[in-house]
Amino acid sequence: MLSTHTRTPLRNDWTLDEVEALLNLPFSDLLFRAQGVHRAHFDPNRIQVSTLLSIKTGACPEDCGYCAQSAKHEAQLEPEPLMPVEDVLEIAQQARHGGATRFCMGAAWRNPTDKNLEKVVRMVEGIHALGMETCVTLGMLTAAQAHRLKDAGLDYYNHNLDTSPEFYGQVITTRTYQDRLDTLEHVRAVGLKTCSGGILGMGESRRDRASMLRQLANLPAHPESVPINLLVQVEGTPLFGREALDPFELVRVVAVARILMPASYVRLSAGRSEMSDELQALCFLSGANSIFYGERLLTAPNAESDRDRQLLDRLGLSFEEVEAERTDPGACNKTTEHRISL
Ligand code: SAM
Ligand code: DTB
Ligand code: SF4
Repeated sequence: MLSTHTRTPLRNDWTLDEVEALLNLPFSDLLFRAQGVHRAHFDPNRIQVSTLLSIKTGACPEDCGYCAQSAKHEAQLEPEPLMPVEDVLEIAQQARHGGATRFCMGAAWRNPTDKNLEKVVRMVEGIHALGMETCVTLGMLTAAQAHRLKDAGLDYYNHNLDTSPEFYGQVITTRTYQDRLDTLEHVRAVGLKTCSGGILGMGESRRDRASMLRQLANLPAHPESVPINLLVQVEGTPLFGREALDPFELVRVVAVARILMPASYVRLSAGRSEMSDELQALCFLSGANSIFYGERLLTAPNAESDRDRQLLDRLGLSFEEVEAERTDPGACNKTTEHRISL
């Protein structure tokens, strides 16, 4: 049952100063506000859970400064070609037996070729047939490729803005911010649900963080899922050795994402294995309501599953199945979620 907290219409006309002012609020005031929004739209004691698999690893032509999978960096990573469809389906089936409800597949591509896309289509169809939701992150997509994935039954496409337009050039030079916005538009236009967020702790300023959040919130429709990644520092990548982010800054960003995109799932994504239980609890308190569950992200370790189960148990958070369809008056998006017990 949703609480007595009032829902306000979703907005996509935020100014940068407004978003920065939210980030600058006294910590208690910010969390209080985020919690009110969270409770108006979600059961605050439930967490959506996704499982990740890297279906094609490393040897990527892009130069994203944070990424272990770029061929342009010196990270120690064994590249692996696109996995056979049958192997992926077997892993998805195991995840299904373990209780996972959404299976996300990532590929280290600048963009998929049409030939590779057909293999991914077969994976999506097979996983869909297992009764799981599907999400893929394959790089840039054309409008036609987005259509193909939608027709195959794909639920979500993940494509992150990563950072602010102003800071972007210091992180990636091989594709533009506009390329990313174009892919998100192709995804939205065919009716796929969008998963888009960014990375913190890359050396960006608070204003950059505000600017990234504003970009996400001002998209024509809020992404249904907003991953907030904390940089996983990988030796051999240009961003290795960046000064660690103040953990309270992560909590602030989660809270502002919750306020700006009230009906979206805010996912506490990469970097949880380095976070204390207390920091994760603060993120859940400030509106995070989704995680990646499982021992591995794409190439980096994730928080251990036992530890996650214990933490959620200690906090009284559950992964139970819920089907909730939310529409707001004046809303710019609509979300349907399925979750079951793990
Ligand atoms: N190659 C595709 C692309 O970049 O669009 C899809 C896979 S890519 C690995 C997916 C996302 O993972 C990136 O956009 C980035 O936000 C996140 N990511 C990659 N490496 C990371 C790291 N070291 N720390 C935090 N997030 C990371
Ligand atoms: C997202 O925003 N975070 C996930 C998922 N989308 C694909 C990926 C995190 C990758 C972390 C580094 C690694 O595992 O290589
Ligand atoms: Fe390639 Fe994606 Fe890594 Fe960028 S983030 S280097 S596109 S795998």
